[in-house]
Amino acid sequence: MASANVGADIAPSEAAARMQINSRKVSVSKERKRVPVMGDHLVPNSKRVAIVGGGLVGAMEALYMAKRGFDVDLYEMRSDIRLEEMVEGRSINLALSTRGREALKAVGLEDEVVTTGIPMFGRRIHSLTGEQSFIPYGKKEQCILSVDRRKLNETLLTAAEKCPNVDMHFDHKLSRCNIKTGEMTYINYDNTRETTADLVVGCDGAFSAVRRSAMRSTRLNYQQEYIPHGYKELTMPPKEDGTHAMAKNCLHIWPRNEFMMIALPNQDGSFTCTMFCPFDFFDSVKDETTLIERFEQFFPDSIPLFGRDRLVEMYFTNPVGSLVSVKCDPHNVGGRCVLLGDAAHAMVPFYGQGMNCGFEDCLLLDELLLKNKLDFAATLDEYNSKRQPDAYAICDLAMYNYIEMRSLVNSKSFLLRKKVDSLLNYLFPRSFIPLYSMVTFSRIPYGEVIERRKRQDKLVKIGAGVFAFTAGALLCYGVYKRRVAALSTALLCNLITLTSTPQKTIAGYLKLS
Ligand code: FAD
Ligand code: EGU
Repeated sequence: MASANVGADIAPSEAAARMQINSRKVSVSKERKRVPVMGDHLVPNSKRVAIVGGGLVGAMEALYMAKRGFDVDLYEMRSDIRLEEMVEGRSINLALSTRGREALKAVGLEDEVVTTGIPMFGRRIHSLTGEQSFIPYGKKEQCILSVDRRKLNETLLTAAEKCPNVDMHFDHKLSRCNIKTGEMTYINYDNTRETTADLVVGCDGAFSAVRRSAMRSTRLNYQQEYIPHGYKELTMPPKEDGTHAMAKNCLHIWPRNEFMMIALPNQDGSFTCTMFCPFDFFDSVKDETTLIERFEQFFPDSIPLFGRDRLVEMYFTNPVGSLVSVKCDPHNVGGRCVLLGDAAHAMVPFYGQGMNCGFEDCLLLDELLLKNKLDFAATLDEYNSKRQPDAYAICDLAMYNYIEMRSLVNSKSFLLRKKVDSLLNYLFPRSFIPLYSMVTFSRIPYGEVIERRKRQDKLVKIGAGVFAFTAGALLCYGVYKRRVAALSTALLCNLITLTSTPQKTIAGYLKLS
């Protein structure tokens, strides 16, 4: 089959007619009316955009491009998830926060998604002895949302499909792509299909085929790292009356250094728990007795909530996933190709930012398209120079949080740190914003977040220095005048607890300079 040689100069309807790829839906017969929403740039245009990957970011990007009036084709290697059966007790959720919500808002989907999500107003820390403590994320109404991954993906696909200028092609796996000309080859069952586009947007995840092609024909740098931890998802069923087995509106955490578990609530009363453990651990647990022994050792309070037998059954059925961090530079190839989401920056999940960052990519790209009057070359260059450093920054932040979580964090130190963070924020609300807060509840570029964090650390150090000096002076004076000795000793003790914690935090978070 010959490639469809459709350029920008050809009328859109003709472009559609000449499209060589027809998937389940007959794209030729569909009249492509242009109804750009999102205001500002209302000029209809016949440029063709191919989105590779119909995951969270690909579906979102299709919507953005459609709303700018482009002729959009979305290619996804899997079949349409909306037509697949729901498997009971296998809902996987994600934490949606400010960056992701802002991107959803711009395409008019924020309310729909927010109403189906469950707000989490803070973390609930489970200690080894089963005690729980709650640490809010911020002021009363500040929260992140637990959303169903599949439902979110379906919402985005359905919204994109409603646009008259979008065509979806499921069961299309990109096998080859000429980044310079926009020619692509897809495998559709036993057939090979060729097509072209003016712009190829790679949203095909951490093992991106678009990126692989781009690396071959341009000087694209690439870096990948697997961490020694894997993850396993376990579902905690609702109580008999259908309500949640633990506090509903919280992100539950069992921090145990090398072993960690996190749980997010689902609409149906269940929780999806994710264990993060070294692969060695997963490999070493081969039978029921060992499993229960390990759970009694690390997550004892969770056993009755899972139900012993259910736990065993799920543990030995569900797979262990691996965690990879990927950076690449640049994110674009001229004005023809750009990588978004995990394809550009896969990160370890220890900040809950992968999807949020991918959604923010779409939002930023759209802002720049508008600014550059829909000129691809100018837009992609500006996009890359702005976004690539921030993508590196969040990959680093996530990796440092991983290192910190596994090396020093048990439930006591986790609690203490969060308390010190909020105390400092209370004392200096303008100059000290906790790191998680800048990442999760703001749109401060990730690179700037790191810069601000360094400045804050300096302030803390200076503060601690002044405090130490004062306490020391008091101590000397106290030795001289016995009477104040007790007071100054107390002060020194305080100093030690106050400074030792943030100092460790600093070292752990950011040795980035
Ligand atoms: P993907 O979701 O990987 O989608 C890529 C799509 O491309 C897939 O549909 C795939 O089938 C398709 N594809 C691949 N290759 C081809 C090809 N050759 N041709 C055609 N199609 C192709 N993020 C958060 O924001 N919050 C969280 O709480 C959170 N928790 C997480 C927990 C875990 C355990 C993990 C592993 C990740 C978590 N993330 C979280 C990260 C989040 O899952 C990802 O960042 C997000 O899914 C990236 O979306 P994407 O669309 O870029 O990639
Ligand atoms: C990991 C897996 C708690 C969902 C980091 C916090 C995560 C999520 C935290 C997963 C933690 C860790 C933050 C949020 C969030 C916390 C955060 C991590 C959602 C520093 C579905 N992390 N995650 N930090 O503060 O900023 O609550 O799988 F355990 S949401 Cl590791 Cl805010």
